[in-house]
Amino acid sequence: MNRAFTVLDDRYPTRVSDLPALLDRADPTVWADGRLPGPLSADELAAHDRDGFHTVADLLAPDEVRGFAAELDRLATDPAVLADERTIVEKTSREVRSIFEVHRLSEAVAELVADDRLAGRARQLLGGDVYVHQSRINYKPGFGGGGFYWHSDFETWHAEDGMPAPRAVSISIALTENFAHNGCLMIMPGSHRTFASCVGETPDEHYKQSLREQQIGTPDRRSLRMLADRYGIAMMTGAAGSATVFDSNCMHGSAENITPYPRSNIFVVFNSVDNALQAPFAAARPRPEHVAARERTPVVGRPTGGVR
Ligand code: 6CS
Ligand code: FE
Repeated sequence: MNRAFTVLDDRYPTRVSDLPALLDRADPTVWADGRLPGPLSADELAAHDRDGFHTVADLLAPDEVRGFAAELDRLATDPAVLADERTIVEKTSREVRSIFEVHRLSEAVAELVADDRLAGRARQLLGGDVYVHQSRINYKPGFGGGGFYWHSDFETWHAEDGMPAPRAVSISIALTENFAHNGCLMIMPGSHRTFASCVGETPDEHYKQSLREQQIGTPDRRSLRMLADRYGIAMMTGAAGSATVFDSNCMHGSAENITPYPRSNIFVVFNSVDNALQAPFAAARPRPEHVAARERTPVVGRPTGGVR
């Protein structure tokens, strides 16, 4: 890896120095001044801009939740899916942890992604056409489903995928109830305005390890303490069918789930078509297409109601 020269013009340097740093975000969160039409109200746009996320109480109707839960079960027990490189299993138990590119594996998920409730929100926030950078199902079984240590998604996407700017947004739709105790998503509200530059070099094929347990691209403890003191920690609890829409640079994580109550969600990342991936900023090779799409076909809109 030799990106020594790019560091000078990279506004989000990471994994290139021995010293961690907290840098101010150089880009907007809500693009095009929030003038694009879409499902978000002015209040939701303002909340998203301020906190880096907003929640939608009932993004899916109860019958849709049931339909997608059955679809998830079908995928997680399909031998062809289990044998596929898109399926990631837990480090210790071999239970399914994530299935990637789920919008290509499931027609129902593909339709949901294009629905105005998802793609429409993403277009409004990112100021124009979007494509799917990554989609996945996350399963967190009860009795010990593993957590995700603190990280900013954008840090990984910048370092390992070559995403130039934090002009991407993630939508996580709960298919089971998220309690405070079963490993819900935790976000530091407002942390999207600070880029936590991390130390350490990206090992070859890092994703094979990091998608189970991320160690590189996680901030040092002093930075995390400063961020938590500055911004606090919010817990994304909510019923099945609720969603969290969050900026790519939010500092977030989740704890292990030792309760008997499993947790699963559909997770879709939209990137602006104007934020095309380049060569990775801090990795020898880009990650595979099913983890970080390089093909930028814009999502074609679908009015809500077309799903199922
Ligand atoms: O690798 C990714 O794209 C996502 N997964 C992990 C564990 N960290 C960064 C990002 O959220
Ligand atoms: Fe993440």
